[in-house]
Amino acid sequence: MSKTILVIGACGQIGTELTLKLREINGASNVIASDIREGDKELMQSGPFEFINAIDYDSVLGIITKYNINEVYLMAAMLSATGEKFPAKAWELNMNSLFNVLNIAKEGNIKKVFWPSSIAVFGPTTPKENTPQETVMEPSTVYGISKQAGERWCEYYFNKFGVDVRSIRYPGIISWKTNPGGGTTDYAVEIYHEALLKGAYTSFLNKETKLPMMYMDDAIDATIQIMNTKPENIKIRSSYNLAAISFTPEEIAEEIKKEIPDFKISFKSDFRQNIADSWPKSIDDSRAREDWGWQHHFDLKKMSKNMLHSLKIKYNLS
Ligand code: AKB
Repeated sequence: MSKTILVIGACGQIGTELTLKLREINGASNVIASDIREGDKELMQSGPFEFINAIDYDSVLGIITKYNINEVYLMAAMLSATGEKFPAKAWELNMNSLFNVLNIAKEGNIKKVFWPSSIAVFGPTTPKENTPQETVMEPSTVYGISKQAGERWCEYYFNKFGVDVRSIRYPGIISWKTNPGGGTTDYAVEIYHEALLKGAYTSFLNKETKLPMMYMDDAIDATIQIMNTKPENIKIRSSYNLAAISFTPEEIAEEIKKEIPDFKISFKSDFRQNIADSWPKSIDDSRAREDWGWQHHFDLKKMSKNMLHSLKIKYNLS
């Protein structure tokens, strides 16, 4: 059976690049992008697009039926920092969009679901270094609470109804194509743009805040890899720990200085510092490596070179 894929939240940071990659692999007409708003030109022009409000069951079911969709990637979510400003909205979007897709899958209309979780499921009482797959999880943000509840629901729908749902706990994702919005790890993207455009950046996290991060190329590979793994090899049906690199704002600034020697960083932490302080510094992702062969390819050095090179082209800077 050929794959017909729906990406919900296709215009966001991960959704954009995921959709483009899925179109490259499966053929553009087999990958339907959808969002509540339009995305960038490349995404909009590369294949079919539909407006979907992810919390509206009929709107989601309508598009799934129209295109005979058999795989859904549910990428719509409100992230940690914005979630703290709009807690009720974050809960409504993050939970109801998941229930809509899980319930449609339960009815047999779709065969496979990808739903992203996050390192935000961990909290202040979680061991900070090499955080294990199974450990204390007491998230302190609305976003983290919604992701932890979502993980439990994914596992429940798999055990109870046989829904083939797969998930990974994304760390902070760094990319140049589409900006992130409303996350605590967003500084690690902003810093590259400002280094090139202004030669200086004020970080909203303090200099020693170490967090788990990953380059977009690795995140897309992991997402497609877990979806292409045989169901019997997916042994965790809540969500897999996933890791690549961990660094602090000071360390990323040092790496940028190797390419832009006059780059200046300063620090002025805000409410996002508390969120970052509640999250792990590094993640043990050995289960993903054992169960479905996950490997990352970008370290801080390679990622920085790639980011600066791609952004220079984007901004027409030689
Ligand atoms: C955020 O900072 O909220 C996200 C995440 C780690 O899930 N990037």
